[in-house]
Amino acid sequence: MKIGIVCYPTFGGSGVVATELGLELSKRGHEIHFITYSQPVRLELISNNVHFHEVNVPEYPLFHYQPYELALSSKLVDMVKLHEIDVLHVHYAIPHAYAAYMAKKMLHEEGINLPIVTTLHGTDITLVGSHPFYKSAVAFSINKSDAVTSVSQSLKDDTIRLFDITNEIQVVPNFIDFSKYSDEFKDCQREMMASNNEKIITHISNFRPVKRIKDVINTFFQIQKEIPSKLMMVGEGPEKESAELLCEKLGIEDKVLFFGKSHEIDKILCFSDLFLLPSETESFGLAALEAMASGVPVISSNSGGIPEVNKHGVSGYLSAVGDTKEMVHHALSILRDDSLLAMFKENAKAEARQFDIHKIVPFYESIYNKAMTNCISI
Ligand code: GMT
Repeated sequence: MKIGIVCYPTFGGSGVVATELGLELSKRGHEIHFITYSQPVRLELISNNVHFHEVNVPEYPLFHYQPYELALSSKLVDMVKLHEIDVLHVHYAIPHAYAAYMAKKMLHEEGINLPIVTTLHGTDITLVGSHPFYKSAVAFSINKSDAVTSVSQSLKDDTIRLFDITNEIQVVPNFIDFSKYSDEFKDCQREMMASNNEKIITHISNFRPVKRIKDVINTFFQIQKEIPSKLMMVGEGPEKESAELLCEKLGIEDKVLFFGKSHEIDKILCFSDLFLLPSETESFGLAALEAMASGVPVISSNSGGIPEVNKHGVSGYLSAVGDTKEMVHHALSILRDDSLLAMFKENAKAEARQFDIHKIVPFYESIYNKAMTNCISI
């Protein structure tokens, strides 16, 4: 198949999932065309089977807001015609599903049928998409897609609750490529990060308010009072500066390392003992799954789709959003007992196995085939 993929090219989970999906599909013999405003961060390999087409929005002084959807839909039409793309998979509803519908409509005028598969990722539904300013357009684009998938049952339920949905939504969970989390990194450079008696705790996110960064710092603050430990903070975003200030205020700045955006999260996770994800809302929690695949137990909130990934008492523990007292209690119970920690590490890895990329990608292939056969009229 020739598959067009539209996504955000940044470090966010939806872009990572879209990129890894495209790369795996290319290994399975499909021709992949990424169409976005810059090369996706995890897309290192451009080959015969993997292409990248950049969407440019020319600056014009009249425009207060640059019309990205317009440029994207035009580019989609051009690329579909030029490369004879069979199916378009758009990740994140806003504005991708909307631009895809416009492209489909333009192509229809020329006698070309373009099936559209839309994957809902989370904030496109729970935080942004349901805003009254966007709601009608998001519901319309979901209902007009030939197939719609969501990354968790929780997100599917939220979508049905928040929008007037007439289309079927299929749950296809996010996945992990285990070849990137092999044991070869075990104990890599751990000694550079912490001494032997210290435990390493990690948080990875885009540092947006929804991630509750203060809960991460406060939880760590209590943990390090009881157990010698270090905190690795990976990522960039609006809450990073206030997090650094809070560490200074609490007097733990020498125990907390801020890495910024990193291409080497597998290496950071390989020496981590515990992962913290206290998010306000999280449709899936790809960062938690990546931690688990590296054998790192997860202390998280129980919001959204996280319980579908992190299993309470098995791969880590879940607590109510904001209950940092309980998170500290759970973290200490695991970190104080080395044999328990080893068991949780093994469990985390085993739980992650159900999200193996090789199990999940065939679902998308069959969705593409079905969408191509049943391509809805517009
Ligand atoms: O977490 C973010 O803020 C980034 C966001 C995105 O769209 O890139 O992540 C969402 O999609 C990920 C991939 O499907 C999910 O793992 C995240 O849980 C989801 N984030 C939220 O729901 C807050």
